[in-house]
Amino acid sequence: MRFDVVTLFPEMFEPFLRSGVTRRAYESKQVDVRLWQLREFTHDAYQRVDDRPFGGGPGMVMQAQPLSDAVMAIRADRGDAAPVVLFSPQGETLCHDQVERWSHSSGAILICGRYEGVDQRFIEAHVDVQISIGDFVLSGGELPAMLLLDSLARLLPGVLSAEASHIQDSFNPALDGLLDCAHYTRPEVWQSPEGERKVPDVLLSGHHQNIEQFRRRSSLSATQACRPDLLEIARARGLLSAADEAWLSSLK
Ligand code: 9D3
Repeated sequence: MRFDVVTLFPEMFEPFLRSGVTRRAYESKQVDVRLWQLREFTHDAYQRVDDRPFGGGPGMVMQAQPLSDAVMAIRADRGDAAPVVLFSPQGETLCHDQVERWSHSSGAILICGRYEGVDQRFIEAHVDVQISIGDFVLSGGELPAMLLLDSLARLLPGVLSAEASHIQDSFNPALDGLLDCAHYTRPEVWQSPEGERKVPDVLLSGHHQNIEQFRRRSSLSATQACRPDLLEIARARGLLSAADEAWLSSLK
C-alpha cells in the first residue's frame, strides 16, 4: 500500500514516521509513505504556491498549477489510478469505517492544504474525495494526513501485538460500538495525592464472569456519561441486553 503526500511541510512527517508501534509498518514499506515538497513543482524564482483570492477577502489561496503538476508527476511515478484525497474542512468527517476501507486499499495521493483554501479548479480537475477530521479549524492538512495514516496502520496485520489487536477499540463491533471499559494496573493500592485508591476487588478475584460483567457495566457507564449518541446507536441495533438496560436504569 502506497501513500504519496503532497505538502509544504514534509519535515512534519519525519518524527511521526519514526515513532511508536506504527514505525515498523512505515519502515518496512508495508505502508510506503512518500513525501513530496509542493514547492518543487513551482517554476518561478520565489517558489510561489499561493496568491490572493479573486473577488477579494482575507488570506491566500493555493494555486492550481503546482498542485496539478505534483499530482501528475505522482501518477506517472505510481503507474496506477490512485484516488486523490484533499484534506479540507469541506470534507466528510473521517470515521472508523472509512479508515477501515483505506486500510484495504492500495493507497492514495494525499494533498495537504494550507492557507484559506485551494483553487476550486484544482479540486474539480483532480480531487476524488475531501476528508475533514472534525468541526474545528486547523492550520493545514498535515495533521489530518498523519491522523489517517496512524489510524489505518494500526489496523494492518502485524502492527499491534496479537493480544492488543483482537481487543481493539471503542469503535470495534466486538464492543458493540460502546466506549472501552476502565483499566487498572499495578500497584493494587496507589497513594494518590488525596489518599489511597484501590483497584476494584472484582478485577483481583479471578472470577471471569464477574470480571466480564464489571467491564460491560464500566463500558455502559462511560458511554452513557460521555457519548449517549453511541448508546442510542447500540440500542437501535438491538445490541443492549435486558441486563444492560437494567444497569443503565440503575445509573439514573
Ligand atoms: C473561515 C474559513 N476557514 C474555514 C473554516 C478557512 C480555512 C481555515 C483553515 C480553511 C482551511 C484551513 C486549514 N484546515 C485544513 O486544512 C483542514 C482541516 C481543518 O481545519 N479542520 C478539520 N479537518 C481538516 S482537514 C484539513
